[in-house]
Amino acid sequence: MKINLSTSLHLDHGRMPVALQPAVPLPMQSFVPLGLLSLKASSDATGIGADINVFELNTMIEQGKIPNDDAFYSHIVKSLTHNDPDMIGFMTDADSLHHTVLLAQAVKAVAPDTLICAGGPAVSPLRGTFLDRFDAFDYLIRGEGEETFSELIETLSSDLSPANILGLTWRQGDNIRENPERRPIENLDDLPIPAFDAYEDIANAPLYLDVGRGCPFSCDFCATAPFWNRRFRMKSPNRVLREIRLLRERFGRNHVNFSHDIFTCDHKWVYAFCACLRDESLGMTWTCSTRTDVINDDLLSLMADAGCEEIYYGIETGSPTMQRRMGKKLDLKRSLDIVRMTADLGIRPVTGFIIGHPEETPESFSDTISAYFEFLKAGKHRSHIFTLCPFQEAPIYAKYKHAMNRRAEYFDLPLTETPTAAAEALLKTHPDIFSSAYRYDTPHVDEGLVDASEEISPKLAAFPKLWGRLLPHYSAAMDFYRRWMEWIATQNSRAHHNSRFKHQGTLNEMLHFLNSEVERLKIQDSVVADLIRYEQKKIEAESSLRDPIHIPEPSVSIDESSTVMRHCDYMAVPFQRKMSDVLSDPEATGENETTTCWVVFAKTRDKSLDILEVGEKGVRILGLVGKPWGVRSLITEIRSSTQDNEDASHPCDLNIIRDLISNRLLMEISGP
Ligand code: B12
Ligand code: SF4
Repeated sequence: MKINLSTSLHLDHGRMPVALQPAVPLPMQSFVPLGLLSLKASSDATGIGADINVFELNTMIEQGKIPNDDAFYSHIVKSLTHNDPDMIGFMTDADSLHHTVLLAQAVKAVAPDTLICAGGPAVSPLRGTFLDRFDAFDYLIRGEGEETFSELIETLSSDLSPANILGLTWRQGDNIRENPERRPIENLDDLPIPAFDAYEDIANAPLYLDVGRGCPFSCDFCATAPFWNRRFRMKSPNRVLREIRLLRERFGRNHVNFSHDIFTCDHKWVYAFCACLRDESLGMTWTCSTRTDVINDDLLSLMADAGCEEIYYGIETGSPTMQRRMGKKLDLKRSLDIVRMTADLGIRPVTGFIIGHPEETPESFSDTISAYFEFLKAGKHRSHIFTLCPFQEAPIYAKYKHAMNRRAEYFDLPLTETPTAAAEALLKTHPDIFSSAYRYDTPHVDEGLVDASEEISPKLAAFPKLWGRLLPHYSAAMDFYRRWMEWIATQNSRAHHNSRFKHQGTLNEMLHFLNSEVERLKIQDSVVADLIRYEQKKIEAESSLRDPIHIPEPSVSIDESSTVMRHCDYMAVPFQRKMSDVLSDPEATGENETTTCWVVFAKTRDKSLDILEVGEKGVRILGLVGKPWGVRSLITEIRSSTQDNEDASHPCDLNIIRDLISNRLLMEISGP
């Protein structure tokens, strides 16, 4: 039996412009499809001999194999059916389920005999309703997939009836059959190691490792805990180590994200695992997710020693009342301490907040906005705001499913007109299936405020140094947030009044808004104004500077007989304060500084931007050396143009040139 397994489509929201036109190339988020690789390994281990191939659609799109035109779905279908498979299995995620349905329908249109199976978090709770609504699908696997999928293949290979396969929903003639539940796998070590080599880009894509599954808590908005039946399980430390060794030795990976919603639930396990990791000295760095109330300082230092680089903490709300209502029940003060401690140990804390709970009040909303900035400051790294997405499996869904009355301002794939129309029609016709495209009503909070939270994090997280200095000018962080919401809504109603995206703006629009706020607050001479200008220039430099054609090795052996030349594009911007101080110390005002400080933006080695501070002479040198200059005459020229009476061979001037060379802004084109 030939089976092709396909990932869901994942948009890279960080790279998505607010353009409403089709984007070429599509900004996709590739990833190592762990679930599918585990399904393949399990099925291979049964010895049935099915030929299973894994397709990571996002990578294929990124590599330009799938053009973004009106035949978008057909292009994908062509790839998925090129080897005449007997079955295609689709992994599903809530925000791309409509695309998966369109793909399945397109497969059936060209290859009606191909069986289609779906699994994963988006379809699992929909059960028979999904098969009933979309007859392109023949099988739906609920929850954990390995055993059910292997049994389905065994059954299909032997022409038996699937009636006895636990966890399967299937089509029998005109009827839809719902087989009894399957119990979660008791010991995850029994699972074979995922078939990593079935995904050819394994060496490059973001990599998650299945260290365990299931969370015993019951937050009312959460779909992942019920998906795994709230059964907390870990693979043994030795088993995880085996997988890490394999990834390191065979695929050269030295960084991995541990996929578990609550990595530190079992402290004994974490102690044992970190001890093993340290003893093995594998040099592997890793990230994980957990709750702030199941971790402590001891565990954190142990994890830091064992290579932990980043921890995601779901904080969800800054309101103690909402903490209870959402069932998260975190102590916010302790959470802030944990985040601080994490950062102090050199682990990057990432915190997440949720906005748009139907029971949200103006006070809880305001508390969450304040907490967002407070945690961002304490963690010194990244913080996200998510708009509450109605997932069918989450406990809250049953209570509020009748109160999902507006479309989310969430970005979908920027496809061309025909596929967009087909996808939109599906979302409109089946709001109960594609619930995550909608948002819950918030009777006590202006919906515009909720909608403005959609996709806002990249715009706030882009300026981490700014908020601690700007927000004290407002009565509360909420005041700032409301002003932004009103400003961007007015802009959008003028510029694109027909758009569904009434509260979405670009990074540049956020900067425009910030400048208008600086004027309104009359703080044009403040450090805030300079920080905004600095960020604006950075964005400008990012998009306008060309990459270097030639990347030289910096040479520091130059003397006055050498010849040098600038080798890259640059942009020099004057500031009246020392920006490096302002950026490194949140309290610094840089106001004692009297001389002009020049910030130079340049692309010196690859696509990333280099930023460095230089003095007046450094900027003059950069301006001159667009063509080759002898160092001696360069020093003389600089000395005369800056009225500098020092000896022309003064080492300071030579050192400035050497500094520019070691920072790769200049290169030596002939030796002494
Ligand atoms: C790692 C991860 C990611 C990674 C990798 C994606 C991936 N799915 O592997 C990245 C960062 C890319 C990602 C992105 C997103 N994710 Co995510 N992610 C996870 C996470 C933490 C682990 C997934 C995992 O590897 N699990 C381990 C493997 C073994 O399990 P699995 O993939 O679920 O596969 C098993 C079963 O689902 C089933 N199965 C899966 N596919 C198939 C296919 C077939 C044919 C069959 C038979 C069975 C089957 O069998 C597998 C083996 O048991 C889960 C939460 C969780 N703990 O599961 C959330 C989760 C899957 N993500 C979720 C969401 C919402 C997203 C985003 C949409 C978030 C967002 N709004 O940006 C994005 C989508 C990308 C985008 N920007 O468009 C939700 C999905 C909810 C839902 N109802 O759909 C989850 C459940 C978390 C949550 N919020 O509740 N995610
Ligand atoms: S949000 Fe986190 S802690 Fe709460 S139930 Fe879900 S996985 Fe568990």
